Amino acid sequence: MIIFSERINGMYRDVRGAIAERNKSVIHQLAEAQLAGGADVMDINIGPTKGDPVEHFVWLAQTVHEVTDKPLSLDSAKADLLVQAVPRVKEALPDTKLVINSCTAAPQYMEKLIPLAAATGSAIIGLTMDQEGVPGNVEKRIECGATFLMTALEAGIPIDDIYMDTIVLPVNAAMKQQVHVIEAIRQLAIVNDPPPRFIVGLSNVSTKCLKNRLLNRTFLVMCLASGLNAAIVDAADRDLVEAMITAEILLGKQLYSDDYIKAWRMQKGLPVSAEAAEAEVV
Ligand code: THG
Repeated sequence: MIIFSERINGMYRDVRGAIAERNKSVIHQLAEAQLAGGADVMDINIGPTKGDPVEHFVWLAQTVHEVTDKPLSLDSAKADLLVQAVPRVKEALPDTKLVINSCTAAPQYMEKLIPLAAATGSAIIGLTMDQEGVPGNVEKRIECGATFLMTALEAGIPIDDIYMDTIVLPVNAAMKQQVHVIEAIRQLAIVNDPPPRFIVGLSNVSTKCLKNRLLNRTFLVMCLASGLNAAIVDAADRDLVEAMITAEILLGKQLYSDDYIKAWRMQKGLPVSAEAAEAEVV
């Protein structure tokens, strides 16, 4: 499971303020907490911060890079912004792997972003939607996914650098769509050999819901069972990460041992937490 950290996002007030004031320590602390929770890729999104968005992206990327060498996922729904920001970040951080997050299957997105991924050696996340928006059925999601995958492969992007995002919507507004997300992953994994990676923006499912952490971790486990292998999550949510590790054990993707959570942390080179040490004594 590849854990993308969702927390460095200007949608959060503290991050938005830190970008506006160029306050590095706020970003460093948030990034450290995500890394301590097991984040593998740092997703960065400037959100609705005022000012020059390209400069914000470069600053945020450099600031996160000051605490980690891990890949950076540049997150924006605006293709034109990514077209400007990705080369600037690559120039500033030539040894850092980038992920372009994200590209729809609409021609005007793919034409710009897929060649950019190829030229900068970046991975890319393809959304299973096109110019008509998020599909209301599974078939159209699969069609969009297949179109994106074919176009990316033809441009020479390696399969391991291609992520498919079957698009999670809030359960309070789009109740029937969660099943479509799961079914689209399952079917896209079957028809493509070797398959691309599958990712979701997990917290979308619970936006403006009361039991958001419970919804997030329950839906993550359901998606994992249908073939999800990456997710944009709050890696500092320990219950979520532990549910994820437990699901991987039950799916036979990790070797069981009595202290499998500690084993997972050690395998990733993370310090085993004080809480885990306490639990061992009991
Ligand atoms: N797919 C891809 N990228 C994405 C998403 C996706 N990037 C952005 C987003 N979706 C994933 N990241 C978040 C980050 C935060 C929330 C949801 C998704 C979120 N936050 C709380 C809220 O809005 O209620 C808390 C906000 C706050 O405390 O201020 O929901 O789907 N490829």
